[in-house]
Amino acid sequence: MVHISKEEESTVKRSTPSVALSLILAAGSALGQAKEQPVVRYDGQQVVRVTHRTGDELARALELAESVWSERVGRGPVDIQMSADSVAQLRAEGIQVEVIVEDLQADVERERAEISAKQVARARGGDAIDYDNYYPFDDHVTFMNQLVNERADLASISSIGQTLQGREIWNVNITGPGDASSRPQIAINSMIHAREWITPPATAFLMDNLIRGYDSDPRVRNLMDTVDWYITPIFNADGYVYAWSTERYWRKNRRNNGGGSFGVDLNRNFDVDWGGNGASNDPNDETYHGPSPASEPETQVMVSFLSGLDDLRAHVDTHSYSQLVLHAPGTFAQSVPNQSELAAVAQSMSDAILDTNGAFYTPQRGLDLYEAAGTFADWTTLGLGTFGFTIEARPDAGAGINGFSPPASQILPTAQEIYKAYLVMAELRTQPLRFVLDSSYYDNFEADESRQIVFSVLDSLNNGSDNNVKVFARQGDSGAFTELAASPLGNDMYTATLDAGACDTTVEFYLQAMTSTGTIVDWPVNGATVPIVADVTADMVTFSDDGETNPGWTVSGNASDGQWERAVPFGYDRSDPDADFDGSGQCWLTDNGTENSDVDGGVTILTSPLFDLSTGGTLSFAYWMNDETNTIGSEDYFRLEVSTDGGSNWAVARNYSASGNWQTESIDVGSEFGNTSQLRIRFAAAENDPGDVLECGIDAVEIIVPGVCESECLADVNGDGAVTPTDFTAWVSAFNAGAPECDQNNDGACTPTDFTAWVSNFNAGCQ
Ligand code: 0X9
Ligand code: ZN
Repeated sequence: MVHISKEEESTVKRSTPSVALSLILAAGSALGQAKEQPVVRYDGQQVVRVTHRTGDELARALELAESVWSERVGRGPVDIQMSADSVAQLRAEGIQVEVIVEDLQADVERERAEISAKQVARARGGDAIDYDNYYPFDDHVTFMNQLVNERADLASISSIGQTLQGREIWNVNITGPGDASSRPQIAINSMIHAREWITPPATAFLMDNLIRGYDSDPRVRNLMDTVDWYITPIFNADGYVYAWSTERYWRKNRRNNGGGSFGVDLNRNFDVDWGGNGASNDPNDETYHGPSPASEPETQVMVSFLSGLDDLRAHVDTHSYSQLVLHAPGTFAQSVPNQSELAAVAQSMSDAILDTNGAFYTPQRGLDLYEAAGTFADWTTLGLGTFGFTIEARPDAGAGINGFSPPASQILPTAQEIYKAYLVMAELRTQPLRFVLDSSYYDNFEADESRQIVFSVLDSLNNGSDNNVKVFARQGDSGAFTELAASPLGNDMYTATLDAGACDTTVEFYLQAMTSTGTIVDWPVNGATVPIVADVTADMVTFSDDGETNPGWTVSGNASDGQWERAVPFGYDRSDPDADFDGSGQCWLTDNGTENSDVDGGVTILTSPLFDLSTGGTLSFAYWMNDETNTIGSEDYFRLEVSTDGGSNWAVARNYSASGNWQTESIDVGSEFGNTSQLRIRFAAAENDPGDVLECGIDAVEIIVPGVCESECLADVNGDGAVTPTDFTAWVSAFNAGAPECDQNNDGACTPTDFTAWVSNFNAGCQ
């Protein structure tokens, strides 16, 4: 079937790139590694999309293939890596071929140059990885350790065993404090296929958000206090290291099969219909299943590790590409007892992904894609009896780009959406009821604010409907919670009203419902002891721009076209977004039109009015960009610049590269730039090559400055702003009337002791 042709392994050994590489790595320089070019070259290789009309045409294309890249072998077009000569041959035979990657070697070099350039530009010292670039094995391992060291109370790292070449297979265990032994388990991994570089960021993002979200995100806290997470970011460590050092589009592990052939496909090596359809017994093939079930050390390590978990509820094996959520059966030989339950969870995962950034991942059975025997997720489903899923990340198979080397701007949105799928899967498989509450409901309150919250209570374990839905709330961080009426809105939605008290206090609450079997569930799970906390502050919105008017921005720059303007986005596919961010209608756009309306020939700059943030504050906004030609770098950029001297000097604060969706940014100005009364910001979009396409948008710009809570002046009973003896008369009337101002000692009651309290408040005076 499919052969992968390589330079001979001996060539690789002679040039010993991996030795040089490991020395560089030992010196701790990821930069050095990024600069290395992989040894195996792809000169004369292309990636093409073959639209075959018959089985014979498909067979012929596969015969000439170096490597099959596509998910969809068998139905519809197939992406295949082959030599330009073979492409010409197919064309000559009348087979329809469309070139996706003209020059694969050039792609490899471009990708590596971009990775290096970003590494150089990046101020290191913080996290070992970010979601704006691809990072090698060692950086991912460093990041795992950083997270664990940050919160040893929530996470630990251990090696679950070694790869064939003796590398550790690291697993990060994440769970809330306390005894986790009776918590159900979830297992997630990425990087089983060495060339699927967008997958480690997805598991990194999961670890990052679980560990760093525990204190502030009730959804995360609930999922950590009730679930024991096991995350293996780099399963095929040998393959990943090899793909960085030597052969960018390597897939398998690094088994020496003899006869010059290397690698077993770990995703065909599991003991579930092992050796069945869609797995190859040819060691040269990309889908070689190995000599026997679980022949590979990596497979064995995973099998014994997961078999040791006593209550594994679900598993995801994260791959790329094609945007899919797959579940068993993966071959016609398998029979799956819980088919409809698997399908329902996959559907919810796909919905959660779609909700995040608008990308659609098709939920389906593996065999509906193509048969593949011995896959990891089929084994967790059928061998372990849990719910196993294979997620295939971005890009979409039809995107017409190199699917294993998507632009780095795809990393963040991919990680964000897959993270949501992991969470939903965990909730559906572990929570008796699923509570959904938008985080905006527990943003800061104003003093005395009443806020109506809306939330959903959904069944997850299929144990009937929810009832007895309640909200428990209190003002401040101690004392009893009061039960609030939660009114049903239909469709499993409920509403309640939270009332804030005085400035500088908190509003604290948790949700509750009862399952059909009578179990009462709090959300978050320890809500009565660790509730959701919202601050009551005097913070003030001092600047707010929804794009409907111009509150003082100026437009400048030397771009010949595409200057900033306010408009309702046109939504033309190569230029502007479909809609503004905040729903008001208009936003700021770099020109808005159907024709070639992008930024051209220079920079367009949108400069703010002067802001006084002498006591600090938060700047937030939404941005959108389309860098269609993927040319973000030194000559094309979209960035936020900041001046703390009213606009004389500017510093680059953010360089953006995420494409195609509105993203939000929130910056604590004081801690990042220092408190200043002379703050200006500007958004600069530059495009210097006429062939490039860059479009940008800005919306919902807001500045919130911390207000100082007015100290309550209790002794000023008549509220005239001064503490005078007339307040004594006022206190007596308040006492006689039982009015709230009577309560001078803050005990919630009006009693004669409040007289003594008034006297001491009077003597203390008020500022
Ligand atoms: O073929 C695989 O191993 C997976 N795709 S990938 O391109 N990432 O290698 C998908 C396996 C899904 N299972 C079935 N199709 N049965
Ligand atoms: Zn894969």
